[in-house]
Amino acid sequence: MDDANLYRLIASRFPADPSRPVIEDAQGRLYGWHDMDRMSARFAATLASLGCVKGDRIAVQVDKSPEALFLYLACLRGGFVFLPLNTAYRAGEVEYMIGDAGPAVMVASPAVVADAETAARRHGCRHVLTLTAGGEGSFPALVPTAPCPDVPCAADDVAAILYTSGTTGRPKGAMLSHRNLAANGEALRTSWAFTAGDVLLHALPVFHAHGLFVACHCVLLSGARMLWLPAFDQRQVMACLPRATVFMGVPTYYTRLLAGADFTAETCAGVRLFVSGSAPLSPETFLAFRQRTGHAILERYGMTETGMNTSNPYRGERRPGSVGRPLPGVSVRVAGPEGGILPPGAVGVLQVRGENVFAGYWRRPDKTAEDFTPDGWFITGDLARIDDDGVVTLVGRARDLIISGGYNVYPREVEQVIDRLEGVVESVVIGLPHPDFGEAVVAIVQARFPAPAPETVMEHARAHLAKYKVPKAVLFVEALPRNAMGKVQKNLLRQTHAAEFAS
Ligand code: MLC
Ligand code: AMP
Repeated sequence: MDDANLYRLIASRFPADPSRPVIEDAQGRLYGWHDMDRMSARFAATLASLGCVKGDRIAVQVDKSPEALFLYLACLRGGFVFLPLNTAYRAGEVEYMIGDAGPAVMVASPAVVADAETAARRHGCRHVLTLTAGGEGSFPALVPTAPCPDVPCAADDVAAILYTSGTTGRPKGAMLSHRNLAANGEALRTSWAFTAGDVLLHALPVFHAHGLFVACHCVLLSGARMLWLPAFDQRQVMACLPRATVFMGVPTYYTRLLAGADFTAETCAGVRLFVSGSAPLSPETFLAFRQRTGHAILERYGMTETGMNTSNPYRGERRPGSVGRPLPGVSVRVAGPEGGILPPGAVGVLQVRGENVFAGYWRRPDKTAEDFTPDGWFITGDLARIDDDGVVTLVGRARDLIISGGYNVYPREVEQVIDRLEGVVESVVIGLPHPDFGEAVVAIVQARFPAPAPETVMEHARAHLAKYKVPKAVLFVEALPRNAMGKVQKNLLRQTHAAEFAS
């Protein structure tokens, strides 16, 4: 078998001098490529010492640190399946994913380890260990008794499972293979012209596709370097930007940067590329950024299941409001309501095919089958048109999805939680335009007397859901507007309350 293990590809791109830094953290600590190799080998050996074998899932719910990245690489090396979880998830959300994925080991930050232990006990996960934001904890403290298992992998072997919510509100685990990750990483590295001279300012979280795969793979496959911030903090980003050549973020990062009067062309003097994705970048932000800095932000489009699908060009016109053409190796088409393929210019559901497209949902062949056409294209659920010149423009979503600050929120999941609260008859959750988060989660509630206070609804949601899913406003109505079929008219609610967060 040819070894298609992604770590092998990464190792083949190490710089000639492996003591060169690959990561510089916020404290100025430098980690060389040889440190990354040594630490990931140690973590892989530790997991093997705990009894993990190829294919075992390793759930990781930790704060961002260089060690969090080394743990991902350790999983690649051992053929283990990396399963990152957002640190914002609450006990019930984690429990569902642990029960579904059945990990052999869970590594958690001290802040969430109690919930992890409860979930692990219930679902037969044998080992729960800690990893702190400073790279310490019971996991790195273990001394391995086995050698590093550098396990050969087939291209189709699963490298990672990332949970992504469905319209029913139950998250599904998207299985990404070594081939998927390698193909997409290479497509991005070449399309965005990464070289060993690049310095990427990394401020994204590393439990989702954007920060973990898009950003890190460009660097790891080109011998470049990262300035590694624990999170997006405007002050820190401003301080580090002058030393960076590339920055990646969700649109909220760009609107926040623009809100600072001291963010100027000088701040970005050394930057060759700004990339935006995960949510729509408004043409206003694109234009304001260009005016302030002279840079046209490069917008790209992707999803957890597919990695990146399309990108505006590195060289050539970047069109505000469009997401560019398919990346090398990716094909796209648009289908009508009956499944027929539509001509250029017509709006329909975007479908994708290529080596980037995932292997299916973990233990959900039914859901996997639903999301693919009979001829093997993945149905994204995004509404788009493809113009004559092949440029893709997203015009909306067929799915009932809210994207808040780059995080996906499925209304059904929030509604189900709110509907359980005493006094609530029914709730409807919608996304409304928000100056900072792009869209904000809002609950429209029909209640019986005595109605709960808005703050009570938010508190209740906070107890059960990650904070970014908690409504930023709760509005009460006598009755929810319905159509002749009895279905709540969300469009009408979105129109009526469109100015809720107008500044
Ligand atoms: C935090 N909060 C959010 C939020 N993030 N609320 C709504 N939407 C969000 N995205 C909560 C906080 O917990 C806090 O709650 C309150 O809102 C205000 O917090 P803040 O201090 O303003 O938030 P901050 O910590 O600065 O985080 C905002 C952010 C962050 C935009 C920096 O959310 C972020 O880094 N987002 C990136 C998401 C991402 O990586 N997406 C990629 C997915 S992959 P309280 O109650 O304490 O006030 C993908 C595929 C692809 O989509 O194509 O890339
Ligand atoms: P996720 O499931 O978290 O991977 O989110 C994927 C979804 O984010 C896509 O289906 C799109 O709806 C949205 N998305 C990603 N990039 C963009 C973009 N550049 N513009 C608009 N929406 C985007």
